[in-house]
Amino acid sequence: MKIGIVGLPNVGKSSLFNLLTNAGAQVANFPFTTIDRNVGMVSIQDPRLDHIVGITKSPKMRYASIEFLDIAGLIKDAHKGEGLGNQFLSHIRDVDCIVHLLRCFEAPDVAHTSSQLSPNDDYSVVRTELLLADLEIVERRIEKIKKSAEFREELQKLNRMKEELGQGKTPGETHKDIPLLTTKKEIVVLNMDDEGKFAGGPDGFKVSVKLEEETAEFTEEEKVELREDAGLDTRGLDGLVRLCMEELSIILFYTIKGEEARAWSVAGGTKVLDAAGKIHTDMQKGFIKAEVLAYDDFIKAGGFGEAQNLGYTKIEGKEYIVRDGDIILIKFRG
Ligand SMILES: Nc1nc2c(ncn2[C@@H]2O[C@H](COP(=O)(O)OP(=O)(O)O)[C@@H](O)[C@H]2O)c(=O)[nH]1
Ligand SMILES: [Mg+2]
Repeated sequence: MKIGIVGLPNVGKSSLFNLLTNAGAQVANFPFTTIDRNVGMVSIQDPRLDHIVGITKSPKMRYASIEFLDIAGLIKDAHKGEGLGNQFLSHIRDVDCIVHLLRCFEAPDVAHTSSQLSPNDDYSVVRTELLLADLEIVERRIEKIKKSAEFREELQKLNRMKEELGQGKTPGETHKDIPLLTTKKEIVVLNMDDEGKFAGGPDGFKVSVKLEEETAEFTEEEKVELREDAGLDTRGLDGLVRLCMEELSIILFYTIKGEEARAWSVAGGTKVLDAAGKIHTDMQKGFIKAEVLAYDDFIKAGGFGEAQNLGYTKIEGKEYIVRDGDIILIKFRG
């Protein structure tokens, strides 16, 4: 699962990416600092894993993570190749969810594409570029197949999509071979003023990249208070990561083995056989059964062995659908 941060130049995309990943991508007051994309893993803060380790005392622990992409700034006419446009658009095609970052902070020293702060207009500029890029790709496919009778059905569908895009609408249908940009999942994120000076703008998740940068060393309580004062979501970046997970229906399961307790992220609806494959291909190939324990029962029993003794664990076959919070022990032929 990949999440792409998208938006106009100088809205704080690379700064947000760095905060999330600690990757140190280049940040600067220029339109095209991010020539290519930056890719990084964001670790998912997880109180449940903290509690598990509190009980198991595992010397090693590892949070689950999701991949984020910092995609270079889109500008008007990007779909025509303006400012490295097409390249950026192809990176967006690759992601499962778009985080659309909007600038809602005044900063005279940081250039902005328009002289006034106008997140609603900025939103439209970017959406329009995505729409036009989709229109172009749909038209290209239509040109290619319009003369062959065998593609009649597809052609009808593409024409319907073309018409909706032409009217500035997100198509109501998807096409398996043409991943449209406008039909992708999208989370609108407002990069707000750190002192709460800006009001208005579209609905979205409110964060202040600057505030998060400046308070990196503060306690969580202090951060929550400052976020509250500035009218932001009190959860900060963790809240954003959780929102992305919800949007993508990502759930977490856990393994406790020898030295290490670990969280894993999978899509909701994943079978335990595939979850095993995520841990190790051998576990999937040689899968025999899974011993599954719900997180709450683990806490209640005070450990995996204790839970086994109390009969809380269940033996499941390969078709079992993993639930959020499951602690799983895979038995396999090695
Ligand atoms: N005042 C203020 N400046 C910011 C904020 N976020 C980013 N900046 C500044 O805006 C400039 C562009 O940031 P960057 O993250 O490179 O933006 P990008 O072009 O969207 O990747 C840098 O000088 C940042 O320090 C913010 O929340 N408040
Ligand atoms: Mg950047």
